[in-house]
Amino acid sequence: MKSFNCARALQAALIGITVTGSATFARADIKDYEFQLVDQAIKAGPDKIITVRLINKASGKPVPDAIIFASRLDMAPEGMQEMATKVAPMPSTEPGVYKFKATLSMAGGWQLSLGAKVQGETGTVENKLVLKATP
Ligand SMILES: [Cu+2]
Repeated sequence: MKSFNCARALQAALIGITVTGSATFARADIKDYEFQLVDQAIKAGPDKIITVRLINKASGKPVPDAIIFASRLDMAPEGMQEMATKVAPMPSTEPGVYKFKATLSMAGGWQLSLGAKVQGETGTVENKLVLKATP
């Protein structure tokens, strides 16, 4: 009987650890995730590749398999928000890195707006990144 109680106590302790573990995981906030430009400046022209990285700021780790559901690239930084260009997602070459193809028809500041879902997290990552198209 004594050993049975002992086993129960151990089981309870293990459950306790599991609950604590998942509570820590749930604490990872969608605000901890951030897109960052890999290249701040890209030469203006057709079919340019824009590379961004999605990281978890809390852990510093790259975040693979995010679902990017919205993207827009326009010249809002130059007061030309109506000057938008098509953004095409491209295959990724490394985990946590996302690539897009776009035509940067004019030199100056371009704003890339991204909306994404991260696996296992509620809410959405929404970032606006400003890159410079050089002449
Ligand atoms: Cu423009």
